[in-house]
Amino acid sequence: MFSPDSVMVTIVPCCDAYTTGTQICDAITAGNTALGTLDCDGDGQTNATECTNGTDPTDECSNTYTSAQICAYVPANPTSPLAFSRL
Ligand SMILES: [Ca+2]
Ligand SMILES: [Ca+2]
Repeated sequence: MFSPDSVMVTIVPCCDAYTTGTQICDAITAGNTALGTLDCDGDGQTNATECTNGTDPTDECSNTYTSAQICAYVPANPTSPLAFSRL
C-alpha cells in the first residue's frame, strides 16, 4: 500500500546556485559530494574532476581533453556544449 511517508526524494544540488567555478570547488571541498558528481558546464568532466585538475567547472571550454579526445567526444555527444563551441 502506498504511504507518503515511504516516498524517497532525491535532492539534486542545483548548479545554478553557484556562479563561479571557485564556489563550486569550495562547496565540494566543504563536503558537497553530490555536487561533485554533477557536470555543471556539460563538458563531460564532473565538477570534482575539474576541481582536481584545476579546470573551470562552469566553462565547457576549460577542460583537460586533448584535441583527439574532443574529436571523439563531440560526434558521440552532439548535444554537448562542446559541440556547440565548434560553431
Ligand atoms: Ca564539467
Ligand atoms: Ca569545464
